[in-house]
Amino acid sequence: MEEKSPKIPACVPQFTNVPTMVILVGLPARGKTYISRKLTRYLNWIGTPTRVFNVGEYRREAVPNYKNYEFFRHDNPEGVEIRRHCALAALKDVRTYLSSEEGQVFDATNTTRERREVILEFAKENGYKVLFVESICDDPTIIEENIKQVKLSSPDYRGRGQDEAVADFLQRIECYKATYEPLDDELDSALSYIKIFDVGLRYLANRVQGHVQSRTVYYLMNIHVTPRTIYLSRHGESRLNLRGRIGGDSALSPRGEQYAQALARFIRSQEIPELKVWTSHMRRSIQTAEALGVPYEQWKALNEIDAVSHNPGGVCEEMTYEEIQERYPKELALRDQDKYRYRYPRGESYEDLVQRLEPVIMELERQENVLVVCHQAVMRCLLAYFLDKSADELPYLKCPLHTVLKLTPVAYGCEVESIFLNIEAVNTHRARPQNVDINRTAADALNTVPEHF
Ligand code: BKS
Ligand code: F6P
Repeated sequence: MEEKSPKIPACVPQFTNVPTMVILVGLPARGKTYISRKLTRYLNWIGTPTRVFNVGEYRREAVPNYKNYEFFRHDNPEGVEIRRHCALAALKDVRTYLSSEEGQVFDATNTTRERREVILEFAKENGYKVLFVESICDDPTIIEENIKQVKLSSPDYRGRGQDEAVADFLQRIECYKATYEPLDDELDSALSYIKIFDVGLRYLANRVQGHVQSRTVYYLMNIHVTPRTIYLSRHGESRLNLRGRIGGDSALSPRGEQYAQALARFIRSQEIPELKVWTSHMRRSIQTAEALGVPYEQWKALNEIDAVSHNPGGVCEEMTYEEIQERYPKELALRDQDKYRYRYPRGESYEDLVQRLEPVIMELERQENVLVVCHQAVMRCLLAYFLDKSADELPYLKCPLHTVLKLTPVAYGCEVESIFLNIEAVNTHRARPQNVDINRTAADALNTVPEHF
């Protein structure tokens, strides 16, 4: 009988949902960190736990006092050894992460076939899938822009002049070029990979396997780096907002109409070329956009969270939080306990909302300047994507009425400016309650005393 290696359980390759390691490949300043962080933010937002392991950070910890590019020369044995060691340390941490979190992971330059072999061997031993993402770009203008935007602020170049730092970084790229072996049509034909040419002008996808990998490839085919601005706003104050009632499909209050006018003035003052305006299918959102006097598109996917409930005796839509507390205290307590996952009976949860909004996010990635006129829960979901907020924080993000959030992509993230347009409105934010005790509340509802009292 044949001995099976104890390290490789025979069953592992049969599973479909094994974690994928996404491995970036490419010379320095090709947007690998950008792609890693952005993709991670997207996968986390859609509910696939993901973490970035950046080998550069391990190296900076190992070599805190970087002198110059000589460290990266391929014929500097000490440097080569330190970098190999850092890559292995990162892989060990990947294993620890993947053994507790059932997720996907990323990495760094991986420009040699030898380094990729080490990763493939590691993945095989642990039963992970691997997707290589290679970024190929030789446009000197783009590379220089990358260096200026994200490399000069690195701790490696603390206290050095810009020209000196740029020159050193260009030398660093040359060091990698000496040993760079791009993914090869023939030699690597058995691997899963996507090659991205010229910042997404052209793609080559090879043996893409499974759901997470195809979502990843689809996402990478939709992003761009053209500077642009996204404006997020809720509709103007509605008649139901004024009465503290959630949901429904009411028109704007008089102050809500004033906000629509103020928003129109604000947007005109921004002088944004080719601004697209998106609304939901709800009256309050459409009425707000109408005041702009420009064409707009309606998305059903942008409709507010559906709080409908067919509990005997009523619906949560058009109720106040106090009425819900009185009629369905258990429902409210359940929601307070896990607001992200709580689903209104026959209605929706924030988690559902994120799934519904995924096509909106994908289209936002494809577009340039856009104003989205939406709703409190919807705006929280969109904002969480752009600001990389966790599922726990998401349902409590502050998105007040009559306030525009202006989002501008910078380096690896998004800058956010909050602009209150000076029209008063009711506060619709319900703070995270302290000490949520589901048993206590349920007992209160039944008018009984909990056993331990
Ligand atoms: C700051 N960046 O291909 Cl699908 C400035 N730089 C530029 N070459 C970048 C990142 C941070 C982003 C990309 C890229 C780049 C040089 C590049 C990029 C690559 C692939 C895709 C989208 C963007
Ligand atoms: O109160 C306005 C509103 O948009 C409601 O229509 C919606 O149910 C609610 O906000 C969502 O906010 P929360 O999830 O905090 O209840």
